[in-house]
Amino acid sequence: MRVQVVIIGGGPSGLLLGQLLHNAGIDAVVLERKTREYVLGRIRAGVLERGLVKLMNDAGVADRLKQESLTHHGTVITRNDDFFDVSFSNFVDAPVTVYGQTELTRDLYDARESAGAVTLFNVSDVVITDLKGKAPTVTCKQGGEAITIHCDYVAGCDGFHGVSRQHIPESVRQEYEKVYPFGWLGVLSETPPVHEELIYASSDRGFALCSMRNASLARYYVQCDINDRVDNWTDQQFWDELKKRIPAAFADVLETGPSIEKSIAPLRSFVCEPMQWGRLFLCGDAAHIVPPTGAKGLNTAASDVHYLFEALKLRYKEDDETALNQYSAKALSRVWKVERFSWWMTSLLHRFPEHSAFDQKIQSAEIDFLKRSDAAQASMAINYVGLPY
Ligand code: RFL
Ligand code: PHB
Repeated sequence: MRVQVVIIGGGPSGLLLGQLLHNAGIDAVVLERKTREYVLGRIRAGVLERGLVKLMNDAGVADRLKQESLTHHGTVITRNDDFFDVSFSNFVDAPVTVYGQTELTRDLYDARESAGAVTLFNVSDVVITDLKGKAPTVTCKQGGEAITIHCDYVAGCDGFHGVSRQHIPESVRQEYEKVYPFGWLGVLSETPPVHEELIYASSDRGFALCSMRNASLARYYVQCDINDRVDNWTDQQFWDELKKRIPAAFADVLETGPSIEKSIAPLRSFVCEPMQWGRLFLCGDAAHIVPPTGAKGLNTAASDVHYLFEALKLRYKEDDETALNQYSAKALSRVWKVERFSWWMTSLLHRFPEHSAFDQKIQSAEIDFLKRSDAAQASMAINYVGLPY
């Protein structure tokens, strides 16, 4: 098989890149290790920046997103029983969009199928060769059959545990990592969200988040121990803990119900530099991870896709490789700002086991400063709705 671009990974970044390339007449194949059902079973992001919404529009896959998403103009921050609103519209001319990553991924798979674009599922043993030459080769296996694909470029969109990043030689690759000493226990329930906006809650018992997917589907998280397990939490224990971490004004009206999904995610900050090696370009979680507190993972995958798509377009339409050669520097410049913001929101709102009484006082003071300072709220709003591309 020969294509212009091989995309490794059929998660949101690989699929979005694939759709944009397809529409631009650039031929690409997507290789996915799992099945479509498996990918769609993962409950992940819920908040989209305007940049990602625009990309979905540009890709011609935003019909359902436009109909079913919610628009949020602010968010609630709480500290024990105290709470306040950070209104984005006071500071930036943009809201955020609430629409599940699962739905966005489904829309992209549906569009890919209708367009007749090729996705190979259940592939294993992906190996890339000749990345420094003009014609890389990707080999893999599917159902015992060996497949060889010749291409011009490879997009590594295979997430944090993928194989693409390992193809950048260790002597070149620099990895920066911070692992947090806690995780998030998440529950999805078919109940109305407790509030019309998201609630980011800091409490003496730890962080909690009240989010949603739509008017009858709520998504909640509580900070848990890094070694905790889902079986340690009955639904009742989860609801009891959540209610203790949010102000009584919200806890009193929280509607609970059976969980339809429950999982624990570890929290990590990670960046790989560079994001390009020869003809390999990393996108999304394959190159960087943020803790979910700023709602930035999927959105930063989308900004990478934007830079890479524009660069590939320039290469194929004008035979100009300048933007491809600048891809890593351009993407990383935005990535590090997002890393900073996600680290800041995580540090602001979580309970850290190693924190002294002094550290906790400083944290409370910072939340109080955010409550009272327009400058601090402006900084949060600008970052939360998304830095420009
Ligand atoms: P993905 O989604 O991990 O997809 C990678 C795909 O590659 C496949 N793969 C391979 N395929 C072929 N060969 C191999 N060797 C392969 N190895 C792996 C995998 O099966 C998979 O299908 O990466 P991508 O596309 O870069 O997308 C990144 C986002 O999924 C991620 O950043 C977000 O989910 C992060 N995130 C959030 N991001 C936001 O922007 N807003 C949010 O509100 C938000 N909330 C969250 C989140 C992540 C969370 N968890 C579970 C970590 C909330 C949570 C709890
Ligand atoms: C979610 O709805 O899953 C969600 C929302 C905001 C975040 C993280 C996750 O910061």
